[in-house]
Amino acid sequence: MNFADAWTQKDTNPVITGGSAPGRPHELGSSRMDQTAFLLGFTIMSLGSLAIYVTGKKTHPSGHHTLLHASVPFIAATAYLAMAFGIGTLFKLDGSITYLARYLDWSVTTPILLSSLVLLAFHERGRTGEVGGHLTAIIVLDVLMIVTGLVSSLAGPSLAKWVWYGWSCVAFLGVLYLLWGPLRTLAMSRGAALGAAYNKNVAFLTIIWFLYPIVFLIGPEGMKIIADPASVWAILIMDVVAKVVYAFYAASNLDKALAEHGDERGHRS
Ligand code: RET
Repeated sequence: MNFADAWTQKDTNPVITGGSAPGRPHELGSSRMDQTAFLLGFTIMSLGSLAIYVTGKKTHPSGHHTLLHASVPFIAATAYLAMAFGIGTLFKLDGSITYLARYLDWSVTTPILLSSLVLLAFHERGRTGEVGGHLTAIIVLDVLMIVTGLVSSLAGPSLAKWVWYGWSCVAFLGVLYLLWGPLRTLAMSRGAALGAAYNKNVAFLTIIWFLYPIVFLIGPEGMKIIADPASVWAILIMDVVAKVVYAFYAASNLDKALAEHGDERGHRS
């Protein structure tokens, strides 16, 4: 008996499996390997959140970045816990699985990660309307990317699936355009130190984010080249890098930049 079987009434609760296919989860592809990945994800994300908060700066002007980055793995830990219990796990007619908790996690955590970058680009400056406008635009595109990705995952193998996948990629390109275009220009105008920190963070984020549509494409939700456990483990590793490793990397770049930025300002005055 696996963890989900032991803790949920899978056979009597249609919400848990989505009710779209008969049978028990391990007959349909969700395995003991998945349970291990989900529990490991819960553990790494909760400890990661605590470590980011404890080691992060608490005071102005970087305290808010610590709070944003610590909240991201806390949300992910919650999603991994839900997945370990089989909550929001949809078994579809083609035998593939959609983890709703994963998409819910991403629709909240990716806007937080982007907000931290937008706030870095505007560091200590920017008119309310300007900051608000950029935040709204990038969050709208990002949430649309996740929601249309979910629609693509839920669609059975069909042209519609690929149209939704393509539209999600268009929204992703919109996010990347804002990050590498107008926001990068703004960050560079804040001085060499802050500009360099922004560049490093945005490069790291872009590389790791690019892997998500690739894993979706080759995974069970897409072309089914790799099986469910392989995609669950790949996404676990990517999530840890995109949320926990990135938080430490971004904080160290910001701290270095703030120290130099102070010097730059000192020189100017
Ligand atoms: C999907 C599928 C459809 C096409 C695209 C996608 C992009 C997903 C991304 C997710 C990033 C998640 C992160 C989570 C960790 O905090 C929805 C997979 C473009 C970029 C960084």
